[in-house]
Amino acid sequence: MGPTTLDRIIELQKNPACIRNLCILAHVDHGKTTLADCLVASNGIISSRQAGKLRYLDSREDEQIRGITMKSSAISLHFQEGDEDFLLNLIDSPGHVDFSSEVSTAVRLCDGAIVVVDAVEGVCPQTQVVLRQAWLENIRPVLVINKIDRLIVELKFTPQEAYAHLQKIMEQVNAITGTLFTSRVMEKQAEKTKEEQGCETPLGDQVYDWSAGLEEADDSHLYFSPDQGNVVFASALDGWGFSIRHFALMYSERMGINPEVLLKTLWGDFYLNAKAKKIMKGAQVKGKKPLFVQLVLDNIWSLYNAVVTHRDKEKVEKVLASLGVKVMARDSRHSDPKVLLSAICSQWLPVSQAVLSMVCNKLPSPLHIAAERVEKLMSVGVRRFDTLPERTQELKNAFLQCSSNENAPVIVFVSKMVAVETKALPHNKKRPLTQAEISQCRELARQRHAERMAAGQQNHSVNALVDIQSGGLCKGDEIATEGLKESKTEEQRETFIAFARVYSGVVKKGQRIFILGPKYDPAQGLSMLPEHCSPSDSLPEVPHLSCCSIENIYLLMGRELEELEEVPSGNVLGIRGLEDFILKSATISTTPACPPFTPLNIEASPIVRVAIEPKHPGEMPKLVRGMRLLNQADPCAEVLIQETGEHVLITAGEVHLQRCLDDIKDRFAKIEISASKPIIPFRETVVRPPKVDMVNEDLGKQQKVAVIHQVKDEVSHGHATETLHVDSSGLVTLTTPNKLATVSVRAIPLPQEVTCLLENSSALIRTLEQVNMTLREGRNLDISVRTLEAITNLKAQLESKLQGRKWRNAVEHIWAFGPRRCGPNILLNKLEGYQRPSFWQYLCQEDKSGKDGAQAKNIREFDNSIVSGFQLATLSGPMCEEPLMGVCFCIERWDVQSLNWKHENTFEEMATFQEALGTIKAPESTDALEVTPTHPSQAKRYQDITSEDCYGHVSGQLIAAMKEACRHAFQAQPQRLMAAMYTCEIMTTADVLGKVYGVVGKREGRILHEEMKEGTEIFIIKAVVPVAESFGFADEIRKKTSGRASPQMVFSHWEVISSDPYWVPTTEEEYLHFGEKADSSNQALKYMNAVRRRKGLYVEEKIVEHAEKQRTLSKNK
Ligand SMILES: Nc1nc2c(ncn2[C@@H]2O[C@H](COP(=O)(O)OP(=O)(O)OP(=O)(O)O)[C@@H](O)[C@H]2O)c(=O)[nH]1
Ligand SMILES: [Mg+2]
Repeated sequence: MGPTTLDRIIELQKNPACIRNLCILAHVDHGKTTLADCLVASNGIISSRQAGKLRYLDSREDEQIRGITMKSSAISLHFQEGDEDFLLNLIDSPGHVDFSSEVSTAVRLCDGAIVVVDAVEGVCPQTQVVLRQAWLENIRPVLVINKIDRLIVELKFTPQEAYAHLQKIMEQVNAITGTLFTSRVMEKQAEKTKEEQGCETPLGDQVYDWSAGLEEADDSHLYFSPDQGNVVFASALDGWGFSIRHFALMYSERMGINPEVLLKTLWGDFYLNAKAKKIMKGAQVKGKKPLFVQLVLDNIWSLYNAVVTHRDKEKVEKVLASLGVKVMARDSRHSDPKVLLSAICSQWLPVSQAVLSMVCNKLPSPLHIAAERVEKLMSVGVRRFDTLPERTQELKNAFLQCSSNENAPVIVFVSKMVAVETKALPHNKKRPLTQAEISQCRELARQRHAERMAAGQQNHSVNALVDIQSGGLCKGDEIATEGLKESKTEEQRETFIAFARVYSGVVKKGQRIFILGPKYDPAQGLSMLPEHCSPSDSLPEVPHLSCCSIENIYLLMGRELEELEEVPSGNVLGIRGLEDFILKSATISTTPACPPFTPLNIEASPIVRVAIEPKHPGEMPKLVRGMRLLNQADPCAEVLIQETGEHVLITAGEVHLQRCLDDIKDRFAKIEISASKPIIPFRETVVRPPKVDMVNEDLGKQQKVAVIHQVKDEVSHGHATETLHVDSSGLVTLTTPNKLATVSVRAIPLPQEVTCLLENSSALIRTLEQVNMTLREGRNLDISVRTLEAITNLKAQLESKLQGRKWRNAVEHIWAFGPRRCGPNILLNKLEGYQRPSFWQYLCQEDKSGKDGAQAKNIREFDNSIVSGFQLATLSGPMCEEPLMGVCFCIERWDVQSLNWKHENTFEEMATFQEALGTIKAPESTDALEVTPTHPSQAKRYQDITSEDCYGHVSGQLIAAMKEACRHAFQAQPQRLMAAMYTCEIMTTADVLGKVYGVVGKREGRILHEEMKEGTEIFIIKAVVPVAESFGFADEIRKKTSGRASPQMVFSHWEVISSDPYWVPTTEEEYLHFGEKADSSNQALKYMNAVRRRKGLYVEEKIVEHAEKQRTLSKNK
C-alpha cells in the first residue's frame, strides 16, 4: 500500500468504527520496534528495505545507540482490507523494566494490544507483567510469536520440534491469561455474593463455592489460539508473518477442502490422510506429521534451507516459481542471503498484512468500550461508581457512545507529557515539499523563467543577481531574527505536548476546557459552580479544577507531528498549551461533572536515588529548571530537595537513571552536572536475640548482657538519666522534661510474614486511615465492596499471622501504622483500661452507624501526640536515620497525671461558669472545649484558664518523649540493617554459566533457582542481589559473557543483613577468630557507616590505632 495523505487520515478519524487504538507490548528485546517498523513501512513512511533496521519509532539517539526503547511513541497508520479502510493509532512501548511506567501510559490510551513473544525465549517476566497490565486496564490482547527464524537458523530445530516448542509457548501464555481470568471471576463472584447477602451477615459463616461462576463464565475468546485468529507467527526482522487463515485459504483452493474445516484443523493434533483424502485426529498417537507442520512449517523451513542455509540457486528458482514471487536481480545477487529472503518473504507472507488484518478483525474499536471499563476509569480510589453524582453517572453514556456530536461533552485523558523541542513543532519547521508541491514550484519557476526570457536577455542577468541577493538577504535576516528569538526564548526551548486520547466529543484548536486534577471531586465542583456553566465563563475557584485553552492539536506520527484543526472522539492525539496546568497526567473535560480518571497503574517503584549538582555553582537555577522539566516529562522519575539542600533525583533503575541524567544534561538544563553515587536505601529493624555467637557457639545469656550494657553505657554517657529508665527486659520508660507525662514502650520484632503483608498492603492501610479520619470527623465515606473485602481480608490475615501468647488480641489493639501512617511498623496499645476505638472500627461500624460520636469520646487526650511521636520514630531510626521496618512498639504505660488533674480542674471551672451562664451544657467531650465565651469578663477568665494549662507544651513534649522512648526501646533490642534486594532473571548459555555465577557471588547475590529451557541450550537463572551491590552488575555480566547474558533487575523485597553492626568480639573464640578490632568482615557496619557519613552523622571509627605496628621493624633499625 502506498503513502497515505493527511486528508485521508482526517477523514478516517471521523468514523470511530474503523479506528483501532493499540499498543505493542512485550519483554525487552522481543522485537516490538522491529515489528512496528514493518507496519510503518506498509504505509510508505519508511522503505521496506529499511524496515527492521531503522527502528523508526526509536527516535532518540540513546535509544538507537543502546538498541532499546525508552519512551513510548505513537504513529497513525492507514490499512485497507477488502473495501474497508481502517485507521490504526499504534503505540510502541519499551520492554525494559526500568521503563514500565511508559507502558502504563500507553496501555491507558488503547483498546487493544499486540503482545509480542520471542519464539526462543518464550514467556519472560516482563511478558507476564504486560499481560497483567493489559488485563487490569480491560484491553484485549492479540499475540505475535516473533523471531521464528531463530528456531530455524540458531536452534536448528526440525519443523516438528518447532511445532512442539510453539505449542509450549502458547500454553505458557494461556496459563497466565487463565490465572488472571480465574482471579477476576472469583473476585466478581465474591462481590456479588456479598451484595446479595447484604453486609449484615456475620463474616465467619460464609461458605464460598469456589467453582461458582467459573462454569458459566465464558472465557474461550480470551485465550490465544491460532484457530481463533488471534495469533500471528512472524519474523519481523525477515519481514514475514502469517496467521493460519492465510494458509487455510490457500490450501482450501488447492486441495478443495472447506476453508473453515482447515481453519479448525491447521493448528492441533490433526493430520492429512492422503489415501482417504481426509483430515484425521490423533497425529501424535499415530506418529503422523501434524497439518501445521506439513502444510505450513515445512514450506518455511525449505525456503530457509534453500536461501539461507544451502544457498542453492536452482532450488531458489523452483521455490520462487512455486510461490509465484518475482525478485529483483540485485536482490538475488546480493552477498547477504537475508536480503533475498526478505525480498521473497515480504511478497509471499507480508508481516504487516497478517498483523494488521488480525488487529482490525480481533481488536475492538472505540465504540466497543466495555461498560465495566468505563466505570473503573470513572471511580477514583475507594469511591463506588454508584455514589458519584447523578450527572457524573450520566457521563457513562457519553463514553459508551463515543459520539463526536457538537453537543457531546468533551472527555480527554492525558497520560503523559512529552517534551518536544520547540523548533521541531510543525509551525516552526520547514516541511519537506510533497511531490505535488515540488511540481507546482517547478511550474512556477518555469513560468517565471519564460517571463524573464520574454522581458529580454539583457535585464535577465541583473534580475537574477537581485533575486539571489534578495533571497540571500532574506535568509540572513531570517537567521538573525531566529537567533534573536532563540536567545529571547531560551526558556522556551522545550514545549510539552500532552499525549492524550479523546473518549467523547470533539477537541478543537483554541477550545476552552476544564482540567481536572487527580483529587478533583465532581460532587464538590457541581455544588460550587452554576449549572450549565462552561469553561469560558468566569467562575468561582474550585479546588483541583482549572480552566485553560487548547493551543494546538497534533496528529502523532512517530518523530513528526502534523497540525490538525480538530480531533473527534476515539482518537489518540497530542495537545499543546497544557504544560502550566498538567504535571504528568490529568483529565480534561468541558463539563465539571466529569470525574478525574483513576490514576495509572504504575508498576515500577522509583528506588535509585542520586544527588545532583551543577559543575559550576552559578548554574544552579538552570539545574533546578531542568529537573523540573524532567519531572514533568517522565512518568516515573521523581525530583525532590532534601532537608540537606541536596537536589535528589529518584529513578526506577540504572538505565533509567542514565537516561534521566542525559536528559538533564543535553536537553532540559544544557549544563554540565555531576551526580553523586547512587544513594542506597536501607531499613532498620530489630530481631530476636540470636542463639549462637559469630563463631557458632551457643550464646546463653551473654548477648543479652552485652546489649543492655550498651544501652546503659549510652545513658550514663550523656542523655538525661533522671527521666529515662531501661529495665532488664527492654522496657523503656521516659518522662517528659516537665514531668507531666510518662510513657513506657517496648520494641518487639514483627514476624517476617507480617512485615511483608504490611509492606504490600500500604495502599490499603492508607485508605483505611483516611476512612478512620473521616469517621472521626463524624462523616461517613462510601467505600466499594471490593475495598471493604480487602480490609476484612487484611485483618484476618494479620490475625492468623500474629499467633501466640505475645500477640493475643494484638490486631484489635493496633493503634497506628507508621511511618507516614501506612508503613510496616505497628504501634500497639497495651495499656490497661484504655479502650480507644479500634483501627478496624469501620468494619464493625457498618450496621451500627450513628455510634461514631460515642466512639470519638473514647479517644484520650493527646492520643495524637503518641501517634506523632511513633511516626517520627519510625521515619528515621537510631542506627543511621533510615526508616524502620518490621518493628512493633507496645505502649505499656502512659500517664499524664498532673495534667489530668489540671484538666479536671479546668473542666470543673469551665462547668461552673457555664452553669452560671446557664446557657451552655457541660461539654461532653474534650473537643467541645472550644466554647466561645459571650461575655467580655468571661472571656478574660476563660483565657486565664487556658493559658494556665500548658496544652501546647505537653503535646509537644509528649511527641518528643514518645519518639525518644521508641528509639531507646529500639536500641534495647538486637538491631539490624535491612537491605533492598533486586531479583533478576538471567538467561544464558551453558558455556558462560560459571561466569554468571561468579559475578552474582561477587556481588553478594544468591542464586534462587536454575533451570534449563526444554529443548534448548538456554539456562534460566533466578537470583537476588542487594541493590547496594547492583550498580554495574548488568554491565559486568554482559562483559563477562560477551553479551550472551543480560539480566533485568526488579526491586523485590527487603532482607535483614544477618551481621550485627554493633557487634564486638566478646568471647574468647570470637577474639581468636576475628581479632580485637574485628572490623574486617562486618558488612552491616560498612553500610551503616557509609550512610552516616553521607548524612553527616557522627561515625565511630578507629583510624589506624597503632600506627607503629604497621612499620616494618627492619627499617626501624
Ligand atoms: N532473528 C531475529 N531477530 C529479531 C527479530 N525481530 C527483532 N529482532 C532483533 O531483536 C533485537 C531487538 O529488537 P527490538 O525491535 O529493538 O526489540 P524491542 O522489543 O523493541 O526492544 P525494547 O523496545 O528495548 O523492549 C534487534 O537486534 C532486532 O534486530 C526477528 O524476527 N528475528
Ligand atoms: Mg523497542
